[in-house]
Amino acid sequence: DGDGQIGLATKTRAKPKKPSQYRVLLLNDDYTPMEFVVMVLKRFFRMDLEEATRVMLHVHQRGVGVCGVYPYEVAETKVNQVMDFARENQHPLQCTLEKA
Ligand code: TYC
Repeated sequence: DGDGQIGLATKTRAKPKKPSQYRVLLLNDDYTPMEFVVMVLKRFFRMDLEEATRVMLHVHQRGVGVCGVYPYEVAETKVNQVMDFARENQHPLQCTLEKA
């Protein structure tokens, strides 16, 4: 590419990277009502009643479960929405992120 070095252009060209994906996780606790968790999954993760109930029961029985997988900024927004909504309603429900 005119700099007298062979192959440099190929090395320095920006690689188109896929944006990293993050899992949004819901954690079990002993106090948040099951109905509230189902409402959260319907409202913020666009699940129908059947799927929301299945995911809620999975978290209740196994301690943790995946609500969805999103690009970082979307995942972070969902975590904040869930945590704000839980806090407003005085439930200890916890939601977090992990790299997929
Ligand atoms: N364990 C809670 C109960 O028995 C229900 C629950 C499910 C709470 C999922 C949090 O992420 C959760 N009321």
